[in-house]
Amino acid sequence: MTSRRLTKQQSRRIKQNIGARQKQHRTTHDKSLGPEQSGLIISHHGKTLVVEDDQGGRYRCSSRQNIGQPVCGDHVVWQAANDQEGVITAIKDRISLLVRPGFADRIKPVAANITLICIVIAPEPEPQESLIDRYLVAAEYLNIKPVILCNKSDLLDAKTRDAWQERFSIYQKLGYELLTTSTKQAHGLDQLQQRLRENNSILVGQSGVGKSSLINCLIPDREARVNELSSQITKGQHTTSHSELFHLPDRGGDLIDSPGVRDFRLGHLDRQAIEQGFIEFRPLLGRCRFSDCIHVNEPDCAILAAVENGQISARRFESYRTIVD
Ligand SMILES: Nc1nc2c(ncn2[C@@H]2O[C@H](COP(=O)(O)OP(=O)(O)OP(=O)(O)O)[C@@H](O)[C@H]2O)c(=O)[nH]1
Ligand SMILES: [Mg+2]
Ligand SMILES: [Zn+2]
Repeated sequence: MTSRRLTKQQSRRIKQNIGARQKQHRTTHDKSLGPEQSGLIISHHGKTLVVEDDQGGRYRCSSRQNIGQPVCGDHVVWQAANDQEGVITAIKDRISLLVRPGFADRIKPVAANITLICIVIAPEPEPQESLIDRYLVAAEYLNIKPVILCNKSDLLDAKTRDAWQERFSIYQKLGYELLTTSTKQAHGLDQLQQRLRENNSILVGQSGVGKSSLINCLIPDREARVNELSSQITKGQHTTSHSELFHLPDRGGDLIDSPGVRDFRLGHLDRQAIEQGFIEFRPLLGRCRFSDCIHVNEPDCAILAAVENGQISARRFESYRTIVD
């Protein structure tokens, strides 16, 4: 490592400069910004964040660079610049952080302080079990309860309903909760509301499954309409472009709407986290002949044996293989 000695005069000048800058910072700080207060991030879209103060006032905020990326659901410290804008100066401790790998596998935070993940599926667009499995692994890793929400039940008739139930009953057998809703027929919404109560929940899933429609059904129209202004119109549909947090009426919990995804990768999790994320694997882990078995084609593998005898579903195992690959 190279080091360079500064002359006494140089270091004195540097110190003076730093002192001057700090003074300048303090004065602009004091003059232009109000006192520190707490707030909740209710929307984030790139660098633009909306903070809700304790009285329900909303401020468009930027965030100090060195504090990390605040996301929906974050409790923050912030200072008002005027009656519409402010600056976020700190993110308070999080109880959970849902993330996904972004460009170049850089971790992208999605939402904070979530206690319930609602994985929304629908007969249309065609569900992808691999996507459901990935979200379940993420939920298990974060120790957050997942719920699988089958929306658009009005699109099923007597025949397709049986096939649908058969197809997703595997998740019920694993102990996951399945809810059925239709925003068109206002079906199952009371049960959903009950489930969301006292939780900070997020709706995730493919584009077009009806996440925003569910929010619109659960929230009195005033707030929903305000938020519609921020959705962009694509092909005559409102496609959600960023996450947004809503308060459900009667202290019914908070609910985050998120943009639809095509894929949800788990590049940030190691193999142990992934195998633990398949809950039916858990009782068998550690029972393979090799302690570092990755359950692909090793001899005396407890997982492969369980797939062979039908104790583990071949479809779920396929999901595991794809994720680990
Ligand atoms: N038949 C039927 N259509 C529905 C239902 N819920 C939503 N839709 C329709 O499905 C389409 C997509 O709904 P959105 O609520 O925008 O879906 P989204 O999941 O928010 O989509 P993204 O924001 O792109 O992720 C719209 O045309 C809705 O009218 C339902 O219960 N039944
Ligand atoms: Mg949407
Ligand atoms: Zn094994």
